[in-house]
Amino acid sequence: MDRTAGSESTQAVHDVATGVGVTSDHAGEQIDGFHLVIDALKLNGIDNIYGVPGIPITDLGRLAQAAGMRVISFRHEQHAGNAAAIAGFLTKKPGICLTVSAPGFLNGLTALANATTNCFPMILISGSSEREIVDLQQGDYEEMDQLAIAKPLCKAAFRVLHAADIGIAVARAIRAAVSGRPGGVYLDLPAKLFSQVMDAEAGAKSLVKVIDAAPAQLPAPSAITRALDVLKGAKRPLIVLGKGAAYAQADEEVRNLVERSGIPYVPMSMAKGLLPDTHPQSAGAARSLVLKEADVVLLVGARLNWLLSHGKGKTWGAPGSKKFIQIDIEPKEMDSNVEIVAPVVGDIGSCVTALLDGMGQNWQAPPTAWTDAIRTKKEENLAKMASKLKKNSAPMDFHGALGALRTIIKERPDAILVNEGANTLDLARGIIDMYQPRKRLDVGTWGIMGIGMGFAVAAAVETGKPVLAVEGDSAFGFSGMEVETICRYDLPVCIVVFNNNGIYRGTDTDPTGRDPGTTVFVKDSRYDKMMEAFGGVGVHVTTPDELSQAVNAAMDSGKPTLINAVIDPAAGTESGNIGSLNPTSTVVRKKIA
Ligand code: ADP
Ligand code: TZD
Ligand code: MG
Repeated sequence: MDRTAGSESTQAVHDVATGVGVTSDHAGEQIDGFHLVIDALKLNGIDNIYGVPGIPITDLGRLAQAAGMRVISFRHEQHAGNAAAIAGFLTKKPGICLTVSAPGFLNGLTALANATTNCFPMILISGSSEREIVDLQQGDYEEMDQLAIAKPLCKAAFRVLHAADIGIAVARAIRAAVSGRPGGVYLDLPAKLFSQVMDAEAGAKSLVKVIDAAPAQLPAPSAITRALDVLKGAKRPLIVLGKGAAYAQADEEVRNLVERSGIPYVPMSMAKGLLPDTHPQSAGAARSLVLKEADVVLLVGARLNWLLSHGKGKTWGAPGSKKFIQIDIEPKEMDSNVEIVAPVVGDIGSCVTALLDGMGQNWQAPPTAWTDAIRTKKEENLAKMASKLKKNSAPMDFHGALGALRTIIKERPDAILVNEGANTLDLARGIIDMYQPRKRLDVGTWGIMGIGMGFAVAAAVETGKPVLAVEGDSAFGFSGMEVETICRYDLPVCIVVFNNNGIYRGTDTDPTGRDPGTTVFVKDSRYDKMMEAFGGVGVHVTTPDELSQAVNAAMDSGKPTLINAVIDPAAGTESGNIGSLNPTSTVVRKKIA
């Protein structure tokens, strides 16, 4: 293991840094905790930090910037955390979120938990207060036992007490985040650690460059044979691609599997674009039909959670009508909801390659009765949608507005689409075709609001590509203050706020007549003015044509832009597409006098 690589650049870093920790009254050079953390991250190819400064990590951010890292300071830790999480998804390297103690840590924790839930690799690094005082509960500045609180919400949690352990701790954190099923890791760095000094040479030697952080996990040959036997017997086979397949970056292999097998596929939302949504084998526009009718379903990096109706119930047709094959790196995922007749445990690249090898030259494409039925249904559904998308009315409905954005992504397939909201999310997912892998970033497994601006910032920083964030007005509000961050770093982000005056609809009223209804906002708000406040471009639009024009201008200029798109407040439905999960009261009570 090369434990000294990078020590030359380490030296240079110390020379340009502010001098903290480099004490001249010692014969040998010294290094402190601040610099060891930075060197450990850099040694492992981590270039970006997303965070909010303050005690005790202010200097860490400063020194990291001086050392050439990109340090993106946010207005709230949750958004920095979301940025780190999606950086992890996009790059397969753990995204780093840096926060202060207790409240900053807690603000970042939602993002850490969300990253773990979504299998995105990230490391939340939080400063913490004095252990001696915290453990005796004597009321230190921002006192909290952060390690204990983080533990149940992430894959692994570590605390470092000695500067000499920083290297090994960072290595463990990286490995824990990206190996096996990826997820969130917490690294607790008490304030005292940062100013601890040690001999610089010993410090450099204590750093660990992680070798093969996410080792390939090969499937057992018998698992491949079993899976292929089940697949060969299928009359109505289906492939479901999940965001694990997008994360795996085995794009060629996945495409080959789909095309060589001839099996129709449906992408989960963040797997859209792994193959272009316009691909002839895409059954996305006939999703209900294929889930119900398929007899064998091959899951590739997709869990049978609520998003797939747990693999049972009326979505999936008659009980017992399905056989599931599942490719996943996490063995415990198998049989989580229904029986998996052919579990294939391993990394997607290795598993798909093994399946392709096993398929041989004489693979039979699925029966045409199946593929024809799907094509017919697709054409029918797409034709129904096409007419709705052309509506050029004011105020716009969702379809009219999304029709315009659909064309924009078609013409600019390398743009990254960030999407959150209810109607704004569900309809955009169905309407906007994606053409390239990892270009659609959304609310994921939890359906969480608030990922918007954090994801947009990281998408721009990590890829340098233009970002189009399509946001419900409620969804946008969760992270809206980060428009300042977007302006400050001058990022090529175009935000479109679908402004329907509220959550789902803008038409609710308070039955007592006292207050606004619980789901509505200030009518006719001008979110575009928020962007102008920070020097960005704000545009107010009421028709799909105006919307197209404004988005194209934003994308051409690369300037931070917010477009306030007026949507008919009555156009949406409660909870978007998942109204069935929303309990509503049927009990009528007497009015309070
Ligand atoms: P979706 O929401 O798109 O259906 P999920 O988040 O439910 O996707 O599922 C993603 C799955 O992918 C997880 O079960 C995770 O363990 C798995 N996964 C992530 N990375 C890999 C990989 N490199 N190889 C195999 N499986 C992976
Ligand atoms: N809080 C968090 C963190 N996540 C959530 N998902 C919710 C609350 C509940 N919620 C939804 O599930 S969607 C949504 C909320 C508040 C906002 C929907 O309104 P919108 O979208 O304006 O973003 P549409 O287009 O008006 O439906
Ligand atoms: Mg709304």
